[in-house]
Amino acid sequence: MKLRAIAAAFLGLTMLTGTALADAPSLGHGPQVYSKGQFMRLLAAEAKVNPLIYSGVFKDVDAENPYSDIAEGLVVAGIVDMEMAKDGEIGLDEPITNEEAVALMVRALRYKKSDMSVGEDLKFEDKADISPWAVSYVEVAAANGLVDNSGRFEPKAKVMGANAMIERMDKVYRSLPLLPGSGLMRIEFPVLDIPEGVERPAMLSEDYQLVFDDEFDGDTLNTKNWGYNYSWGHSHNHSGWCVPENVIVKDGVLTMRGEDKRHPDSVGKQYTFNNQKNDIMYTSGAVNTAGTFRFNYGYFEARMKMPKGKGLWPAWWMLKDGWPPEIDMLEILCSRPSQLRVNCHYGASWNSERSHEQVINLDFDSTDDFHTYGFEWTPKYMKYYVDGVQVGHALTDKAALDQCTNMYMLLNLAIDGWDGKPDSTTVWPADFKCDFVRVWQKNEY
Ligand SMILES: [Ca+2]
Repeated sequence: MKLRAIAAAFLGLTMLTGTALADAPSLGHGPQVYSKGQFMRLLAAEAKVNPLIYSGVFKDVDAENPYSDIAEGLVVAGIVDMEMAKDGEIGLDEPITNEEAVALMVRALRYKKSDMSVGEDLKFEDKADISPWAVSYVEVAAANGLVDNSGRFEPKAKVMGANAMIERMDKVYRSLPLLPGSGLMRIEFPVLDIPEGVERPAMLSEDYQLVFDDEFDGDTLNTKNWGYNYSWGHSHNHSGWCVPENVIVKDGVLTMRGEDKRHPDSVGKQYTFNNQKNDIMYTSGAVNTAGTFRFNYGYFEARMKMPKGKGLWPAWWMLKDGWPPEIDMLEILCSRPSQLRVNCHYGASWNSERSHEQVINLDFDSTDDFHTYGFEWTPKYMKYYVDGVQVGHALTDKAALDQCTNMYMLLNLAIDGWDGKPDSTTVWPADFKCDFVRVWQKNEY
């Protein structure tokens, strides 16, 4: 929240008339004044952020602007914040200042790199001139060698030596380790021995290794793998209030139990679905790996059985912090138990979201028996499987694939919402059952 608030202030600053950087020791030199658009292009090339088809997110930029696709890519990557645009205007054609450029560089480094040093105290003679929103970025830039922490910084001056700045950023970039999932792909977690009874999916090549495995043995949820509820709390876009008591591990199966019973803690709480607010009338269960496992690619497999009747909406899916993106590996509306829904939501912001929904007809009723649902995710595609056979079509949209990084898993039973109100067909308690969840990863794609 703090970062967003700081960012909100930043590209909205009135541009001050720049003073020459001739005696600014900390930054590069060059004759050209750079616009924000031009600087973003250099930055995107360095951070390996792909341009994306412009979705019209800024009021003052149309698709004809030569930097519109670069700006879109940087927004989707989280380097340019939507809130950086003052009143929706980003000013791609205005000159960029030193403090703006430094903030963008720090955000670009954070996009792919880990282990950046925290900020250090600034020693610039003119440090008092740095805008409050920019101070923390300049401190991080100083601590990581992006700027020399001495002499004058000239925070409000127009950037004159953008290429030199980017060259310097390149040196820093190369000196830091990659975040998992960026650059060369690799197995992210300790490789597990394959337990007895666990079978390697037949379509997976030998270089896929088991990195996450929960068979739901024992009688409690393994909290090294999962957290209870949603990562943000007990409710989402449906009428169930999720609590740990309704997450049951028994006989080798995880059950998320929906009950036709209002939880006392949900009285007075509401959920929103399709812009409609409604009371939360049921009790249910959810688990997530937000605090335990974040994934970049792999083969995900879960053997599950859906509960019976209308108004039940079990889901196995992935999120990262902020929305979009979202990957829906399985959603079933239990009033239509022979339809599997899969999806990928992506885009620059919630109000310019795009998606790839597929409705896949199954040749069985998913509420009758356990079946194995699979999701294969590589840098090039996402594919869906049922009982080891690919179903639907592969998703190959580069914009969607690029945006999905560091995703965590969720399993939950939603009630009401997308499948409407429970009725006389609904079987209570409504048990969404999962026999296992396994993730396999490989090093090279
Ligand atoms: Ca099991």
